[in-house]
Amino acid sequence: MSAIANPTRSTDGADFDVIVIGAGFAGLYALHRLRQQGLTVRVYDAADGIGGTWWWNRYPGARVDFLGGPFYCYTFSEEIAREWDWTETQPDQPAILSYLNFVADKLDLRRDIQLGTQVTSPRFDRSDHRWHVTLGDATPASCRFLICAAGTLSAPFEPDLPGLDQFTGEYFHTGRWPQDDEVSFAGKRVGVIGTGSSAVQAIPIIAEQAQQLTVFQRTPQFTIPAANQPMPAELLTESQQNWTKTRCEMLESPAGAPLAYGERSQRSALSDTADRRNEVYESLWHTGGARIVFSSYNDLMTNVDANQTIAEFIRTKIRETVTDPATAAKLLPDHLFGTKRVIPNTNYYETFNRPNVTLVDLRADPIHSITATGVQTASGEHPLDMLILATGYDAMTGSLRRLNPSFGATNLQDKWADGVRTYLGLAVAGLPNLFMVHGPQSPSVLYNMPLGAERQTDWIVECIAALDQRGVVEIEPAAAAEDEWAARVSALAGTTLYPQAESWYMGSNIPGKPREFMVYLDALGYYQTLEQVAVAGYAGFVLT
Ligand code: NA7
Repeated sequence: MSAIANPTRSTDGADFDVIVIGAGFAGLYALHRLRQQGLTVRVYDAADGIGGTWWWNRYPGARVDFLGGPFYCYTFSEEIAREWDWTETQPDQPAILSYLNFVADKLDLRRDIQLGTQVTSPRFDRSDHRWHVTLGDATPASCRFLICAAGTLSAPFEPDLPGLDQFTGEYFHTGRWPQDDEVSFAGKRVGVIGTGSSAVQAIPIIAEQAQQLTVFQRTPQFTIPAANQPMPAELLTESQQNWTKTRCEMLESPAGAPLAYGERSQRSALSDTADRRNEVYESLWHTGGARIVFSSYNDLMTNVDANQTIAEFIRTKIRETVTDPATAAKLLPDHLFGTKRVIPNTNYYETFNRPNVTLVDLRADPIHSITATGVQTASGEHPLDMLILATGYDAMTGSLRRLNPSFGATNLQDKWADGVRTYLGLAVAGLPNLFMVHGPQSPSVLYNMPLGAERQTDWIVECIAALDQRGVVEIEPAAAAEDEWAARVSALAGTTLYPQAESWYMGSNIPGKPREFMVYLDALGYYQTLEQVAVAGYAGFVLT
């Protein structure tokens, strides 16, 4: 019954300078850069197409959250920027996948990408200083450097719901949506478990088509208007014609996309009267995306009292939008705003006014089991023709843990059993010549991810070039450097409210996963640090 399966194929193994795992934004760029460097490279991806997360996430309504085109894209090539016209401010999955295919063709990347190929059992061998991996059906391959670019939200999480394998209707996970067949909701009783970003995007669209939609909510979420719109021609033209300037602004922005966030506020929410605050929030509410977070006040994520002001503003919006007071009450979030990922929505709250939509509050009415014909909660059975799990991912570390690279007595699953240890979110002590793009403890999901992938990859490629120039055959972080980095990640998080939530940023959505904040919060400082580490001859690393 599990929808979460990856293909395993016959493959052609070989020996390369670099193997890259993952053909999403990061893996494609890594291939391009490494090839430019004259290195032999092979990219492997379990999917049957390129695109990474944008290949898998085809659920209805899937689109980029917050950082819209023309900023959610590669920045390294002015030619690509000029040739690709984004049509919406928050491009949807088909548009982003088309863009990545356009880039792959433009850069002639496909000849070095092998799809439908799961990489397993990477193990480093000191005798030849190489990583040896198994491909698909047991074909071997090896490389000097292994780059893991398998994504932060690519290991879907399917909760252990009793009876899930008994359900006889259609069953999907949003992160493994069918590739070929169009899923039809017409005339069906559909159930969605989960109310995170994926569900909030999918629910309004499913509700328009289904006979009946039942939403099973464990935690009500803060969502704000996406305000997606056709790409303003002047914004697109301005960014394309002045790409160097646009790129500089992106590099200088704390989030990697200046215009999408507007001006950053320098004021405390507590410095205004309640009336003035509401005017500020109201004026930014419909501008869309994260502007209300960054352009309103500067302490929403650091001060509980400031945070409560925007939390209450949004709760008022929910009460105003949802006509049935009992349903509205169930939708009111009670955690601190922004500590779980803030979700842009299009008609999410309005959807609960539809006569064919029912909200089940799992806190009051928990799931007992999944039956052959529906979901059994404490109050009774909810009959369903289709069950959709929008239950998220083993985020940040899931794909890496499942890959479980090893060297001698060290393997990643054991090493991270009590908590993540990395240096710069890029490398791991005990696992030489392994690099991660968007690894845990790097800015990853709280930065413009395509731009972050470029910047981290540039650093890795330049590092490999420097090592080759100096005849260095192995690089790995010193354990002390990892400890110091973990302390920095944690200290930064400690200045914010993020650690107070149960969120996938904290690993707390996965039973048994160590609870810790896994994002490096100061992206600008992070990239300065990378530069300093390189200039200092890769300080914090042991070179052999
Ligand atoms: P998320 O944001 O992790 O959301 C998962 C949802 O599933 C969330 O509402 C969870 O409730 C819910 N969930 C998880 N397990 C259960 C169980 N056992 N029972 C009921 N409900 C459950 O994943 P998404 O795919 O929506 O978004 C991931 C990111 O992808 C997103 O931020 C974008 O960046 C792209 P909880 O809140 O844990 O109580």
